[in-house]
Amino acid sequence: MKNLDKNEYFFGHKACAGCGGALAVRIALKTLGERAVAVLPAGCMSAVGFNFPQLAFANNAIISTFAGTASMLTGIVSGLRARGETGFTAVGFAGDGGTADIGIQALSGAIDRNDDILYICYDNEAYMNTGVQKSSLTPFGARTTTTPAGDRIRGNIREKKRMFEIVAAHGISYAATASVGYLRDYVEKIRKAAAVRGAKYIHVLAPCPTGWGTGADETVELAAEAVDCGLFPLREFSDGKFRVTIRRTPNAGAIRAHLARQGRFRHLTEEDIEHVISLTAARSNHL
Ligand SMILES: Cc1ncc(C[n+]2csc(CCOP(=O)(O)OP(=O)(O)O)c2C)c(N)n1
Ligand code: SF4
Ligand SMILES: [Mg+2]
Repeated sequence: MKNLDKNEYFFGHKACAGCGGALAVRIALKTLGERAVAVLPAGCMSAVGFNFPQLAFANNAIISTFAGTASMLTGIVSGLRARGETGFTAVGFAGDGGTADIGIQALSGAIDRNDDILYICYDNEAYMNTGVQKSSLTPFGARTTTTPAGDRIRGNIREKKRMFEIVAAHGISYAATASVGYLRDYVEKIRKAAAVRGAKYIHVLAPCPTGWGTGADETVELAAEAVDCGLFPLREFSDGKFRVTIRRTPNAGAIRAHLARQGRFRHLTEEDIEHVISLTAARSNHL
């Protein structure tokens, strides 16, 4: 991609081939540059990035408590400012579990204080590092080890939590959804966020071949397809207003095809698929 730093800041890590989370972290750090200070809670990105003595980050990076990503970002900003440092970005990379379940209180507090932090949630839609358990961002129907597919209950019976709307409801300075299938849009949103003083949140869809039951070479295509079929709208919230950055009308055939290529949805019945399609249409009416 043009105008992106040629240097690498996240490399030599131990992520599975085709990991969407690793791509999300790599591109974000190339966008923010060497003055980014990264905070990562428990999750795949810290597990694959900090294997002493092989630190996979070229910039400063630290592991936080699971629940405390946002609090540690706040502390880093205060500490560096007290030392007279300027021109850095404190950026968090937390998974869906570490964000929408375990870290939501600290995140909410940091947004409420409008601390000058950038929080990036890489959403692979389950607790992947511990073997694929359901989080509140796991979509309806997905099979995980805690939402197995059987005759009576077929995968996750809950809907994906509306994390972007929850963050926006705080009146945050800047928030966006993004996808590793639309990297230019993702980079633009990171640049925009980095230029805003105050709390910023980016929610990036990052497929996990291991947990989704997909091929390592399908990640980027799947992430783009999720946007294109209407399942994962790309949006922004700034100055108190919502905006759609890449508009796609939900398409039943495309949703069907998107679900069919993922192992985690293979058990779904016609009725389940119809339900996913109607949920997607209902959500798109809120845009
Ligand atoms: C306080 C605490 N509880 C549980 C764990 C175990 N744990 C480590 S990584 C992980 C999964 C994290 O899931 P998510 O935040 O979605 O990130 P992903 O692994 O999917 O990248 C869990 C449950 C832990 N390390 N610390
Ligand atoms: S399990 Fe999934 S999220 Fe974790 S490193 Fe592998 S591909 Fe990435
Ligand atoms: Mg996850």
